[in-house]
Amino acid sequence: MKKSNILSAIEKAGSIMIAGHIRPDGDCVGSCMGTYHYIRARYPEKKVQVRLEDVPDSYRCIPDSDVICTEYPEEASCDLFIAVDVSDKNRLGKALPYFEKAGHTICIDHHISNEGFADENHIEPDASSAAEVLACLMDEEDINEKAAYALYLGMICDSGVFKYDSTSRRTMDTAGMLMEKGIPFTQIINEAFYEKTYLQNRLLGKCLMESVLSEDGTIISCMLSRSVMEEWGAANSDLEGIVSQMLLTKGTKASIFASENSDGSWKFSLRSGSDVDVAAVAAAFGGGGHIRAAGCTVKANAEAACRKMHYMIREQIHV
Ligand SMILES: [Mn+2]
Repeated sequence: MKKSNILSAIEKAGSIMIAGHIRPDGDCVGSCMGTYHYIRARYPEKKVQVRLEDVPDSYRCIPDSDVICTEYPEEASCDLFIAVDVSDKNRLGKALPYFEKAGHTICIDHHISNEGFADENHIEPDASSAAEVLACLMDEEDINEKAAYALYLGMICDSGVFKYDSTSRRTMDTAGMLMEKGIPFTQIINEAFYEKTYLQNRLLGKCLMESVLSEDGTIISCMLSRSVMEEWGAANSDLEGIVSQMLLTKGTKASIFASENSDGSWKFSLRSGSDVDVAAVAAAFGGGGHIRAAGCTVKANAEAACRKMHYMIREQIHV
């Protein structure tokens, strides 16, 4: 889809709704708000709404993030619906009825699995983030500081602060262009990516202290019981990032982190470096994900499941 078609669709629409996927991440929130600020600056007369299920606290720093509607009243509607960072229309969640009713729909995304569910689709599977795709579609002179802030946040979240394989020369050039808009880039990276609450940092420390190295130091694992989580007053969202930090232990090829849910089942998260496909391991337990980041839920015998995962990973390492 051509950039000119996107702009003419925006020009024709009186009201525009922007939405992302369920359980929005940084790229999703940043892409939605980047699009919002771009359209607001370029077409101030348009009615623009952003709808997302909720906004995690770490992305609330995006300018004017309070415009995001987290409610879905039946009467809301739009001429043009823009889906960003959404790989499949069912991932629109509660915004799906507005998509179905909209006069015209556009999807701008970077998921390889996206088959193009909107009237017009612009999908770049090699891009680091939907925010990168959007920034490259926009006219540079119409990207203001607020839009740049949101897009930069989206880019750092989906690229792991420019470290994942998907990071390209274009990613860095685009990020450089956004930096020149005057954004506080150090602060954005800290707030959106690295900052943790005191509780989260202490939990991370506890899990690292109790982690176990095995298979000649190639696998690191830790299991956190419900009773400890309750004692510490920890929620599942406080455990994010622990499994990735474990994998930064020198010599490890895979990390396994398990936490007990309130119903007694266990949530397993797996990460790996270059040699191990953890998606295959998670799939054996009914889960899924990506080659380097996957997860599954285990209903019973979590310790036996953890041993089996060790075995499966060891098999992959010793091919
Ligand atoms: Mn994304």
